[in-house]
Amino acid sequence: MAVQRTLSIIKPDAVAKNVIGDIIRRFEENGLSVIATNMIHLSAEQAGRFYAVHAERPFYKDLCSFMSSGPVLAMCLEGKNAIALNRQLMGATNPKEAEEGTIRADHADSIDANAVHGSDSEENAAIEIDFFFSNLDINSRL
Ligand code: IDP
Ligand code: MG
Repeated sequence: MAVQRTLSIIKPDAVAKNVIGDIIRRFEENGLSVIATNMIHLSAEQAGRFYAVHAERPFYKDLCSFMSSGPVLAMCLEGKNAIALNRQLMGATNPKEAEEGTIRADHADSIDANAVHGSDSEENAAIEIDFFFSNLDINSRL
């Protein structure tokens, strides 16, 4: 399986719950390496640009306001099959539907405040990593 990079974001709710360490532990125990980090408090405008693909969705405004409600931890993760593996560790978007033992089952309170973001394709991973990081910030661990 190919080595990939993906963007993970620990969202404001999980940062506020002080579970950054627990979430990163799950990534590391499953073979993913953190190769860049950026803790940032996004403006609503920046959150809007990041989630531009959802601009037409009814929840877009709430999503941008939630994502700019406090600091987030953006990370670039690297490892075999990183994109799908991260999505698997995250669990379903709606924590009520998230499999037991996933990050969202354990830490998310609702579909809005659902603890983590993860890129959903190679194309989006490249765009999303580029949103938060310059090449100089990324330290491959291969
Ligand atoms: P994902 O984060 O699992 O990839 P997406 O469908 O890409 O899910 O949606 C992006 C984010 O928008 C979700 O993580 C969630 O916070 C929010 N969201 C998605 N669907 C809904 C909804 O039906 N109501 C409220 N918020 C939603
Ligand atoms: Mg998504």
